[in-house]
Parts: sequence; structure tokens; C-alpha cells
Amino acid sequence: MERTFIMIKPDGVQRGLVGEVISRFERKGFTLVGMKLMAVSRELAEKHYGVHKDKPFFAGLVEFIISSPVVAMVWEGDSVVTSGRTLIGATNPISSAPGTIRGDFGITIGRNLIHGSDAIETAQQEIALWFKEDELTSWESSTKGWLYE
Ligand code: IDP
Ligand code: MG
Repeated sequence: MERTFIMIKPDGVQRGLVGEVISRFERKGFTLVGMKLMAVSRELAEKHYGVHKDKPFFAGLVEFIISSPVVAMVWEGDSVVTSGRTLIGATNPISSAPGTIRGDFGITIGRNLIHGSDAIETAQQEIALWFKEDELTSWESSTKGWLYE
């Protein structure tokens, strides 16, 4: 079963949107297999956003991610990587569709509330970066037969 890495960024935690975000993934039918509230080290933030290290926003992004706790999660389900990105919405919240998390709650790109892996391979790398194997719990939801045919 496919898994993705989802992180509620410091602005999402500070604004009291943790429950809202979790609720949207739950209602869609995805299964939560790992979750922790954590203060992120500079090293972890720099690794996570390593692909952007030469971008002008990199330093500010790292400072933002380490400025206040985040909620790191792993969600599981069919096509959860792509579907998770759809639930999250476009990177810049000013043009994210209404009904998406960024579209409903955000205004600017530097405070866009949430991260979601962009591909299956990236998801595997990010899950390994943020979680130890024993921090993830495989379980089968009793609703599975009502979600999948
Ligand atoms: P994504 O989060 O939708 O995958 P990316 O392009 O991978 O978007 O950028 C990673 C994160 O870097 C964004 O979510 C946002 O927090 C931040 N970011 C991207 N572009 C900018 C920018 O132009 N200014 C400030 N922050 C940015
Ligand atoms: Mg990205």
C-alpha cells in the first residue's frame, strides 16, 4: 500500500489547524500510520529541503521550519501521494483552489501550512528521513471494505 509523508508546518500548528488537517485526510479515507509533534533540527530541515538549497528562499524556509513545532505524519492508501497533493493544493495559497488546505487557510507562499511528498520515491526518502521503522504502525482499518472495491 502506498505511503506519503505529510508535515503540518509551524504556521499550521500555531494557527490551531492540526485537527482540521488530520480530519481532511481521515475523511478522505486514508490511514494514519505514524505521527509526532516535534521541534525540527536545522540539520533535518536542511536535509528535507535539500533540493531547494540553491534557491533564494532556502535560508528563510529553514529558519521558518525550525522556528516552532511541526506535526510529522505518514498516511497510507491507494494513490495517497498524488491525492495528498490534491488535498493540500497548489504551492502558492493565493492561487490554490478553494476546498484545498492551502486554498482554504493560506495567503502567502512562505506560510502555506503543510508539506506533502511530490512522488512515490520522494515519499519513501522523506519517510525514512523523518521516521524510524518502529515509529510506524501497520494496521488495517475496519472501514477498508467500504472504501475499496
Ligand atoms: P511544495 O511544498 O508545494 O512541494 P516546493 O516548490 O517544493 O513546493 O517548495 C517547498 C516550499 O518552499 C514551499 O512549500 C514553500 O514553503 C517554500 N517556497 C517555495 N517557493 C517559495 C518562494 O518563492 N518564497 C518563499 N517560500 C517559498
Ligand atoms: Mg516540494
